[in-house]
Amino acid sequence: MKVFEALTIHTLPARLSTYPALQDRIGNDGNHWKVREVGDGNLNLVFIVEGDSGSAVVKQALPYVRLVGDSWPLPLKRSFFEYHALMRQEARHPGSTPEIFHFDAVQALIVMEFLSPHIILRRALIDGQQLPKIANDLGLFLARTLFRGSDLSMTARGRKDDLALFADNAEVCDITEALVFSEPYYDAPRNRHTSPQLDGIVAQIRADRDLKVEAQRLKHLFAASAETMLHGDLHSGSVMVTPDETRVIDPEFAFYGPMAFDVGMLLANFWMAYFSQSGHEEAGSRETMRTYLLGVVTETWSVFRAEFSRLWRTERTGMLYQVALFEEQGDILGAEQALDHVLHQIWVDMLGFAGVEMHRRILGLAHNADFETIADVDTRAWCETKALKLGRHLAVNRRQIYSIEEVNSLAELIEKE
Ligand code: SR1
Ligand code: MG
Repeated sequence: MKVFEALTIHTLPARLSTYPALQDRIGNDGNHWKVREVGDGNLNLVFIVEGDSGSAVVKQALPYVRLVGDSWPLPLKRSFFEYHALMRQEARHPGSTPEIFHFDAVQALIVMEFLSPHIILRRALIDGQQLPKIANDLGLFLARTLFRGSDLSMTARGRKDDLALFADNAEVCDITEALVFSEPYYDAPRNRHTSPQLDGIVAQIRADRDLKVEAQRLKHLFAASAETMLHGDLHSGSVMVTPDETRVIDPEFAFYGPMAFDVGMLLANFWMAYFSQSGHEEAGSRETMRTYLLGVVTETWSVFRAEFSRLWRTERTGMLYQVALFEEQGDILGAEQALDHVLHQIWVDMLGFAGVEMHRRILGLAHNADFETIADVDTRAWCETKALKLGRHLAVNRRQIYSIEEVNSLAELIEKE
């Protein structure tokens, strides 16, 4: 088919049964395929296809934002960037993404491994499940993909080619630029917050000059600091888990941006999971879950830091901080001094990105289920208020915060208020 056409559960078998990739994985006879549409995200169609000899996921972009409808067009090419990002992430951190079976640019669809019995990490955390491996796996994912996609590792030519390639993913960057960094801080038409109980703190946030300036400084960094290929949307809904395995999905927001962005988004989602726990205590106290989540934050950051440092010491093959300037001159401390500068900058920026991510998930267009599934409106508003407070503190005071334990202690203080 030469032109894009959105799939349905009814048209998918006839349309895709000629794809060798699907025949190999699922079986030749499309009539025997069982198809379900399971997409619950903001943008795309997602089908699970099961046949006589296996299964696959078919993810198809739509030419508009699914959450809003066709009044908000969005180019199909994001599927192309998702495919290229997945290939690069898999090369930089093997085993961290679903296997890709086929990509069709015209139909904006990716056929990939159906991860089973994996579930979405956000769902697991809402249900109170403690996944023992996520912090280590995600810390490694962050360090390896961010380091190996940058001028610390790639050839200058290779990185510039990728920078040019991903620069065309501009429309999804527009979404982040508007939804994360600007709209939560004024009365934008797409904003919503779930209860009037938040009106007071929302008014405070929108009148907070220091916070608005910091949000714009972070936006400036996001837009202008093309350091590495980011996942671009690394929240807990972009991770699939079992107790033994962690896979990262959905990098359609991939582009070249600041190292700290993915780290901050992910940690923000752990802190939001932390503050939402008291809204999910129907079956008993979530105190151990809270302790677990703060442990995940600490371990993710420390694994990220350790692995980034290891790569710095063993794989610094790019044009930045060349080994010829330091180690080859016997100046090991020089290389360590430079590493400290780079890690410190990531730390400070990461806190800021985490702060604004917490705000936009409560005040902007795209909310998260951690809070949205809390039935009692007062409890929900109280959970959200705590996250808004931590977010404000991180965004504004990030240069005066020195350790992840300090942030977690602050989260505990706010939780007990
Ligand atoms: C209009 S898209 C809203 C959000 O969904 C995606 O997952 C991104 O997080 C985006 O900001
Ligand atoms: Mg997504």
